[in-house]
Amino acid sequence: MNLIINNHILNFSDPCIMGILNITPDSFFDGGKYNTINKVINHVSNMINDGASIIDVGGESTRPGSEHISVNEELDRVIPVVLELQKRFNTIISVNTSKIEVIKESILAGVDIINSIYPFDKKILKLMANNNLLVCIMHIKGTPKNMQIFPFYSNLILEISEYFDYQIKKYQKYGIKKNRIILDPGFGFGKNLSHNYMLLSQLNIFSKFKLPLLVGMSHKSMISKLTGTTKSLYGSIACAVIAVINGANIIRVHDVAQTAAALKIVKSTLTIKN
Ligand code: 9MG
Repeated sequence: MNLIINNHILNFSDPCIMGILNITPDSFFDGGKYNTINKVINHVSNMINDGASIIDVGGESTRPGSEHISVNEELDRVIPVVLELQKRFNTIISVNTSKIEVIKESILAGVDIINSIYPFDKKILKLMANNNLLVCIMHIKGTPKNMQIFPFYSNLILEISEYFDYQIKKYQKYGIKKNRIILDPGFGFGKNLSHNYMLLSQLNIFSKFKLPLLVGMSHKSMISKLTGTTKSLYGSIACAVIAVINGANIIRVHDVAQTAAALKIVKSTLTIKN
């Protein structure tokens, strides 16, 4: 499976690494770390050299309990960084945002993927129908402010499958072709610990949609809650490895070098023929 965007090809014969660039003062893991353009460029350059094929830029935290920021604040954080990355690197750039104004400016700045944690509303769908960017449909129950207050499902996997089915049809109705869609079950977005691990163990069920599958578990609380330590690098890598074995195509991570090394082992093991 290949996806073509602008002048890039995303080839899913190998898992792709999406490196996280949080330009937020309050993200749970790396909030406030990349607060100058030099630090950003250095970090992105390292992520690309270490094996990231996509850089996901985010100006608003999506961690549980987080509040929205204003449009202007998000624009001021995201757009100058995207323009600088476009100038310096020949890489696929994704912007994680749900605001139409930020999406519009990101498109003008030349990004390749819009990674929204919410399904697009009609206005955004119409806007996205008029370009060729890739879009991510991520499952979420609630909003970051309330999503972790007793999330409940009578059948988690079925509910997420039905959500994907509904959203894919809606996106197609507005003119977004299926070959522009990426799916993401949304680890930690309205899911408790056992929901998250059930999802990880049954990820391959979503291969029935025949669309690229993105997952993000890097340093999320599903890891520290299980291991009992706040140092969640090894747990994050274990999750990435299991996700790829279970069919994930894009892994959204903070630690690109370590994840790339682990995924090389997975790849060579999965490709051994008897
Ligand atoms: C922005 N963001 C934070 N966590 C994420 C996840 O798991 N998936 C996607 N697509 N975006 C995320």
